[in-house]
Amino acid sequence: MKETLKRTWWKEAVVYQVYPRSFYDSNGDGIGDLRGVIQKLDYLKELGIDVIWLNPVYKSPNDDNGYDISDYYDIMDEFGTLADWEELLLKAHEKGIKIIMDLVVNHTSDEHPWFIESRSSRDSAKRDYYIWMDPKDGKEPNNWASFFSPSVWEWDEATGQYYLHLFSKKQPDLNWKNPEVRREVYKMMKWWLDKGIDGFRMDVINALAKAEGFPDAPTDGKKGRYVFCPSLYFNQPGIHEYLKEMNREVLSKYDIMTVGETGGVTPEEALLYVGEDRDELNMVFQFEHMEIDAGPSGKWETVPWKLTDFKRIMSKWQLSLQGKGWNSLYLNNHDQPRMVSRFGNDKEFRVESAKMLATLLHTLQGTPYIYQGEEIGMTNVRFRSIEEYNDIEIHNFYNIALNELGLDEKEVMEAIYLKGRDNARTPMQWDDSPNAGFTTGKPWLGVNPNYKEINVAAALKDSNSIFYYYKKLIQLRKENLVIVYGDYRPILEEDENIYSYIRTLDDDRILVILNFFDRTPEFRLPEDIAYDSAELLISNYNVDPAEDLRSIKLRPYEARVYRIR
Ligand code: ISL
Ligand code: CA
Repeated sequence: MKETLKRTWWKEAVVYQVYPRSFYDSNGDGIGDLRGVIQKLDYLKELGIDVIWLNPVYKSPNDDNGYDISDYYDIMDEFGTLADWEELLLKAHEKGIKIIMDLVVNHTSDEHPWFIESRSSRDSAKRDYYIWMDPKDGKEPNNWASFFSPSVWEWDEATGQYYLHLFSKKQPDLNWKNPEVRREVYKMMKWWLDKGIDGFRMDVINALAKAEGFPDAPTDGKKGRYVFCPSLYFNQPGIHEYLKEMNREVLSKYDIMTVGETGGVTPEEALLYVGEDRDELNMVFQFEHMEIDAGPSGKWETVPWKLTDFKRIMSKWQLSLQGKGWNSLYLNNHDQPRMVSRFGNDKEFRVESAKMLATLLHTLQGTPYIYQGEEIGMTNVRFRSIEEYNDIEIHNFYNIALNELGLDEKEVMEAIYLKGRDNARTPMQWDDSPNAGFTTGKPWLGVNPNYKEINVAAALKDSNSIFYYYKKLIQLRKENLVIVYGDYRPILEEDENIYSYIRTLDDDRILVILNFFDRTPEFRLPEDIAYDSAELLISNYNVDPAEDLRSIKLRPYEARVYRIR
């Protein structure tokens, strides 16, 4: 194997993301909880995953479902107790499953004692824990738009200043320039690591440093008073000093994995976070492929995407990081629509297309992240009215779109059906009993009505299910180092229907063929790729073993992986 590629457990692992609120409710209050996760560990073991990423479980008033933390050292009431959490970690470890926690340190809740003290007066000892500014010309210090409200600035009447919040006004941003803040964060991280956790997923970690001087964002003729400008929020000078310090003080002392959520990074910027010689993070979640269907006005405007563009983005990331850093591989999470609805076909080819996309995720170079329910092909949801939605981002968009951007109700709801975060947050569909077996009570968010057909119990009974296909893919990665570490080389790059590539490790070679649509294109293996024999490793259709690889008529969403010699 190439010397540049150090073998590590987290490169060979498959991660499964649990959004605890929607995973399994053990006590009938309608909210998923930690005991619910404990009860489903055997299910995850059966699937074969190695690591669970737990979305935030800390104490929180739940303005943003746990991403607004009021106590980093305790568990949210709805999810259980610290003792439940300890039991979850112990039982998971007994089964050989690691757990990584969400680290949310760009902001806290406004109900965190630090913020309560910070806002109590201008000379509070903790005033500088957060970002406070005087008004400019009687208004906000600048025109930055927040993710979840019009402005990033919230006026505090009592002390006569604004505080900054990139997300909701109940999520004030911490001031990372303050060394005391950093020390507190590192102390907290060590506290969890010393309990034995296996790493962190780091929320909006590239936003810790903000643009110096908080300059106005360019308006570029955009509508609305405030401008959303990721290039001023993310990847700003100072960020790498913080992460290097965090690595030195905390991360380097443990055998753990880290994955930073980094919106708006290019591969070149990503390498500054994950380069193997950088001593910062192991992986980042990049968003370029998630933005492929975003229109000029942002994610809520969905435009058609082309496979050639998708391939170009994926290949760029594969080739740029190869031998230098490590990719994370995902097509959905708790903030994104369901992958089968977005990139596949959630109607007549739901099963085939879910398997095809899974094949992509598990055969690229990088660590795959499965989002709960993906392994049974769960789909987007369409609730009839805005009241049925819970997500703060959806409600904020709804209000701005109707009141400021002048969209009509129907247009707004269609945008929410395509991109709303609640698509991914409907309860896990365990069986065909009421509420999909998620809860005996009333679920906090409606269950997708398709649960009678799409559920875990049905998947486990069907040897041809998406679930068993995932299980096999995970197994294949474990048995074939070439799938984990092999070099990536795209072929047929200009093909509008087929995504195909070759992975090579020493003299081992894997050929991946993916038909991305319901059309039936012909796959032609380029002449310069010589081979004597081909062994089919996995496919989502029955395949004639004698079929000639030089020319294959592909069926809708067909996926095949061959070892060629
Ligand atoms: O860039 C995005 C979509 O294309 C955003 O979803 C971006 O990833 C995001 O808003 C940051 O998300 C994270 O931090 C938020 C929280 O609401 C999300 O759930 C979390 O994943 C604030 O903590
Ligand atoms: Ca519960």
